[in-house]
Amino acid sequence: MGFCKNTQYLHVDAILDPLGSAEYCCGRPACIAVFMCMDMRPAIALVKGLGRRSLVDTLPCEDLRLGIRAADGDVFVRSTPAFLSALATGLALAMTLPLAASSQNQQTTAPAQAGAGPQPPQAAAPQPNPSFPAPRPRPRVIATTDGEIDDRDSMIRFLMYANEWDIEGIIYNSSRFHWLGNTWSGVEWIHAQIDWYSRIYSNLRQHADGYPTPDELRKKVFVGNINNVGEMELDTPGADRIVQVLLDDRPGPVYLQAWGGTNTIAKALATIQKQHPSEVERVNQKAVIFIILDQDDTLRKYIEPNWPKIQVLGSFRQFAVLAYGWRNLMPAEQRVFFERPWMEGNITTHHGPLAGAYETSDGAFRSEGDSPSFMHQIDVGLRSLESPAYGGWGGRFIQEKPGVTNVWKEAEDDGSIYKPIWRWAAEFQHDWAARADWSVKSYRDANHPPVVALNGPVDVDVTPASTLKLDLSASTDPDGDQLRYSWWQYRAPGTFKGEVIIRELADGVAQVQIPQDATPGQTIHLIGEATDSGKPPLTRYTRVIATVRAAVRTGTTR
Ligand SMILES: [Ca+2]
Ligand SMILES: [Ca+2]
Repeated sequence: MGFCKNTQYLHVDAILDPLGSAEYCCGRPACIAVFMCMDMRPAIALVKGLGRRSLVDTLPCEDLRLGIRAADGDVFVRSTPAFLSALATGLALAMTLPLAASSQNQQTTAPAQAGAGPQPPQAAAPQPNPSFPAPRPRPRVIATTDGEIDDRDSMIRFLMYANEWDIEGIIYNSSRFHWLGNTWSGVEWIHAQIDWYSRIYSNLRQHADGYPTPDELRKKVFVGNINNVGEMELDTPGADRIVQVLLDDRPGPVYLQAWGGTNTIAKALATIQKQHPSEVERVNQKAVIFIILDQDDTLRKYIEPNWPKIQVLGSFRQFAVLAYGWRNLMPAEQRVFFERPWMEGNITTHHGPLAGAYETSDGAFRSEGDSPSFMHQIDVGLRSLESPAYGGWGGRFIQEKPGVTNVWKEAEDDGSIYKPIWRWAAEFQHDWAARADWSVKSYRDANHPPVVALNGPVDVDVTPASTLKLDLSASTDPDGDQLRYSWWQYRAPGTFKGEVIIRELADGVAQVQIPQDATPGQTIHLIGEATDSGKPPLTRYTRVIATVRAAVRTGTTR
């Protein structure tokens, strides 16, 4: 069952591999390691560390956990003092851990071979813990960009969030606005930004694990199809890179972000269609194309007719709320986070060379029309990666044509095509401000987001006229900040369109009255927010999706 069925032992020899991918981040500096079985090869990644030595030295052992992730389930064990001391002294390098990985919740057992290596870990039982969210694979992302001024601004934000994904490619690409020889910004500007990133990298990594090294990033930069609008004939390093990632043995999702045209993506797909036809189905399952505007005709003329099953999310209009016309498209309450005083106070001055390179409009936010294509994949607890219809920082989507389940366009919230993005603006701008702080400040002097812990499942069954109890009281903050909670109904993505009554009690506990007229099969989306008392205030979420059932009561209803 799963990848790991024949894996008896996990070798900890990858622990010092600086390129080890952190597939999981629990959001707490106390969580140190995740073991992964992938393609039959064990791997290990440190998570959320402050440097592996200092972490082990300075945090109490009882707060340290070791996560073992099998392909078919997650098994968590508390790390043992023996393991920790081995880790602290570097001896863990040679240590072998047994993994009973054939099924979920199976207990780990004591090591079978202890003689050859140093002190082995002791047996430990799984420790289900609601504050330790189940790991999910990090999205793999490839950005394709036409280098417009607003792409360059988006890239600054993108690099500050570089720890959130496995960045597999950053690719120069044309669009109907820009191509080689036509208002073209060249093929050096991404490297220039990575140079600025290199000057803040050592600071950023004090705040979160998973930031790629500048050299790792440089190796991911490729030139794609730039010679003309919609050019998809040439074999280019950028298109080849996309082919390579889509055909590799690692699982998806791979988000293919089109910040310009879709032509380099189209060229890659055409290569796969022609040279690897047997891989088409796998690529359909692996790739998700996120398009900002239709910036050439390769989506409609090539991708749609030839790849009718591939996932396509199109932000054809919604992105505009973060583009040049933002002032006219968002309410005054949100605009304040984009005006000159806010930008200068939080981002563009005194926040290091990368933020300082932001190309403003007289000091104010200029345009980041392409940012929704990656903000969608920042996992803040809104579960936006589970369905485009749920909505998150990158906006919300509906199926473009009824019955066609893989092609999406932007959705409206309360009659506004822009609200699915601006409704989160205060929170994602504050979050960005914290990243700007991370660029220059110490861990102690900067803020870090809360870790939301829902006591109970995120998917529950409810019956009409019942009460659903929701509980975030186990949530924590890595800085020890106070947390302020809020529960609200996100009506747009739910299929029950009426209003539910939410009674908020202390400490993030709420009681939701399920209406009498809710009918079986309908869904109610309930967003739980925790906002910390740090500066800037940071918010993380959970989303409980309640599905109305007829008679049998399950889940946490009563
Ligand atoms: Ca662009
Ligand atoms: Ca905090």
